[in-house]
Amino acid sequence: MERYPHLKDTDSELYRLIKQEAEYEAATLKMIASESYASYSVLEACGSTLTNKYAEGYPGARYYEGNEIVDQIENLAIERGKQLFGCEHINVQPYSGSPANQSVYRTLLKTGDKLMGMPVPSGGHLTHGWKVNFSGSDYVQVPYGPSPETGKFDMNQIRETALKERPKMIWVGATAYPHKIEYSDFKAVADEIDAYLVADIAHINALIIAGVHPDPVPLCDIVTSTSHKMLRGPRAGFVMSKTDDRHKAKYNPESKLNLSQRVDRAVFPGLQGGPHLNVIAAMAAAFKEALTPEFKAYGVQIAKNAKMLAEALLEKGYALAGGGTDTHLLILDFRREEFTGKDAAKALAKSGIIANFNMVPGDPRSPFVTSGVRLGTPSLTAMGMKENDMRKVAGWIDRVCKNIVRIDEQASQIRGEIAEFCKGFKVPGCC
Ligand code: DSN
Repeated sequence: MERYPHLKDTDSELYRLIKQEAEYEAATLKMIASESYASYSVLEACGSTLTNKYAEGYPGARYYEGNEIVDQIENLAIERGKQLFGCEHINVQPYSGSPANQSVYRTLLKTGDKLMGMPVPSGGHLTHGWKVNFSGSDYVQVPYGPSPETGKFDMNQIRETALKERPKMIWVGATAYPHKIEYSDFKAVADEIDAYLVADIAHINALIIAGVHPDPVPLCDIVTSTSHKMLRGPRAGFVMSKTDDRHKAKYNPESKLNLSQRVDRAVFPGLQGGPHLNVIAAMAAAFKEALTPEFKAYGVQIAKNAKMLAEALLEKGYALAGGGTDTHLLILDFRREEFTGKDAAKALAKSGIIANFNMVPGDPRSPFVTSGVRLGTPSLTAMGMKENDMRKVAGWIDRVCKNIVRIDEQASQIRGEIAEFCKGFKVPGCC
């Protein structure tokens, strides 16, 4: 069946590029840790006529008439999101993860306030207070990160920093941390200094849903996430919050709004205009899928696959940041090699393994080349790959990394083998 018959007719140039990208993804190993595959249903909702709709406001309180039906759609997303994560309140309007995080700053902090977060080179996100982002220029980041020696969080060190700097908010979340995050440890630190505790679970939400990663929702004041990545929904964000502001007396004595009402105000009208109803509909579809036992099994398998991939690479003599993984990602540590993380990522991509170069804890190289490569298993798991397939993937990674200087002689052979191997799996939403 032709997926894009109208586009094919009206815009052959764009049609060709979209097809090419789908074919490229179907014939390579997509190992970007923040990617996976949305289903046909999610894509259909996202590409629906709801894209035409304006509905500024929230269900039951819009600034436009004619929103009775879309109110039901946004409420579906809200109810399913609450059921999925067991949260008190969820705002499904943020356009993506960064605007979701921006709304947290607008809810909890004033310009110039201190927050504790991980710098990007330590594995944090741009919006966790990194200097080139609004969150670093308008607010003051107190940095923390995994120990350069162990690659894991040192809670004594983190507590010491928190007691000394007394930030108003602590971000707990990462884009490149391969270990489980113990939110209860961070909660104890936040409680000691009366700080808000905020988790960003964009990278690990499916692991939490599957029960293979600790759940921050009961412990944190606010939890943000994207709905794409391993959750396999549309590119968007959402914010879950407690109703009660436990630091109201200290920080917001005058406010007539509770915490979740303040989050809603921060998203709209504070930061955004009309919500993207087509995207919210797709989020509702993704939440429904994520409530199924099949999705939980996918979350469990993501972690099993990452563990097996790590084991196979360790057996072959590779060093991994933090010594391994118990999440969806691992970071090859090439500090002792002459080639950089960037050299390795480029060689892997030439050979059909798509990943990204990444800093490792204690990295002596610049963030523009790094000593690491981040590898994730969500997309391969969504295609149906299991532990034995990870052993094969480790074999190809090994062949590439052993032949970096001669990769042009090897790449097309490896790429061909991978394309053949991928034919044995189904790429959700692609083919
Ligand atoms: N840029 C994403 C990642 O790749 O981790 C996070 O937003």
